[in-house]
Amino acid sequence: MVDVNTQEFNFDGLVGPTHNYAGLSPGNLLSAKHANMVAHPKAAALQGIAKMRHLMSLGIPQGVLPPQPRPALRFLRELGYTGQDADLLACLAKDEPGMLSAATSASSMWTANAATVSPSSDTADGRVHLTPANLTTLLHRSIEAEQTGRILRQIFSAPDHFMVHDPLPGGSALADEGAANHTRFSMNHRGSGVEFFVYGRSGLESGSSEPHSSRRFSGRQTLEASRSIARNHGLEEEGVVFARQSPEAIDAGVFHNDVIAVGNENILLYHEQAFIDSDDVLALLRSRLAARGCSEFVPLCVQKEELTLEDAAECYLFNSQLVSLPGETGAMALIVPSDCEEHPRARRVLDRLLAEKNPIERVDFIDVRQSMRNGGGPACLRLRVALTEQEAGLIHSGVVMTPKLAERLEAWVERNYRDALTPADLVGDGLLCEGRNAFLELEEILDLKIIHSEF
Ligand code: SUG
Repeated sequence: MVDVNTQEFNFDGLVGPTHNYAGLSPGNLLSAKHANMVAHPKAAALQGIAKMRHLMSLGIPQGVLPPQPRPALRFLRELGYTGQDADLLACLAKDEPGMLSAATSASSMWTANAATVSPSSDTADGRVHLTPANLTTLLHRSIEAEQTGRILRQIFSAPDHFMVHDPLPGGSALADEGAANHTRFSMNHRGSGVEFFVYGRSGLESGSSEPHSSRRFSGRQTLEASRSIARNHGLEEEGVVFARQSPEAIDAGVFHNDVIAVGNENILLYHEQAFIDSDDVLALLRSRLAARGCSEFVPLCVQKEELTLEDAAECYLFNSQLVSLPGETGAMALIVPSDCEEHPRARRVLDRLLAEKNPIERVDFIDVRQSMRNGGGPACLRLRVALTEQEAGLIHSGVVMTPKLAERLEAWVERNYRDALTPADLVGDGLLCEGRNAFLELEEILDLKIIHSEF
């Protein structure tokens, strides 16, 4: 049954108090470029909340996901590190600084990588299915998966309506990076849609048997992971399209598909070099959408002459949020990183999109520069969840954003976050002690259990 009141929520990740630039992500050029720079956690978190406020002001439902407690002490102890917390962290800083950086990263802020979500109208059992991403490609991100599952289970707890899966097993062959490589097309977010999974490599074929293999950097998402999620979510074959990222894109720094394409309802804004066999991919999307009653699929292509892959990986134009504005007009807004404002070629593309006949009616620039320096634009910071009115009424209300909650979170950030953080500040237990207090307060603000283990 079509629920006319289905709405898409954006669940943004609150930037954590240990936000820093450690250069942990090969293939993510912005992270490498800004490695070891001074980070500004307080400004980063406030920029994130300001973005949530902006979406709320447009009338778009907004949720928030808490940061994960860091440094991840239990993880370190599982690796055999022992001793008092302060000694342990000091030894680690001396002997294995890379491990300390991994255990301290605030990377859970990029909730586009938290999970893949299929709305109830797409799934065989009529429940919303969520699979936390295993994030096995990178150590600092792989330690997010367990806690992500715990948080999602608290928020989406009604078993008749929500199914939170375990992250996929299988290591590198089933590497999964969540919604950053997944887009759902539909008419007005209503009725069954078509779920578009984009992968960077096959987990089972390797090396020379792979004609489409990237050379400089390895793709993160595997086809096998995407297929497993589609199966687990109970998606019909006719409701799914799989596409492969072009190796040129991955090698130019497009480590997730959301760095080179963004979709919403029946629109796909993409770069001409985003996918292998683009024409076939678009034709399949069009026919599968038509079979689901969505007669008009609108691909908006950006040519390489307008914007190169390198431009895209630098200004993050495609990492914009493309959101439906309330009402029945079909109008959409593009929430664009402010970095595009100063990028002449990106500006020209945006001006063209605004001038042409398409649903994009407004372009709003948003400053998330602190996150951008680690390769995370507006779209990386949010997880989309389409919910019927009934389902929306069943989620944990403590994480539904309101102006009042935004105010409380801002005050919490002001009280608990440092203005500046360098890699040298990760040594010792200062951040750990500050974090303990901050997370206890946050548990109360969001009415959520966040601290689950030694921290
Ligand atoms: O996984 N950066 C993240 C950025 C994730 C962006 N998400 C999406 N595109 N959806 C990553 O590469 C850098 C951390 C550091 O270097 O300190 C980092 O993890």
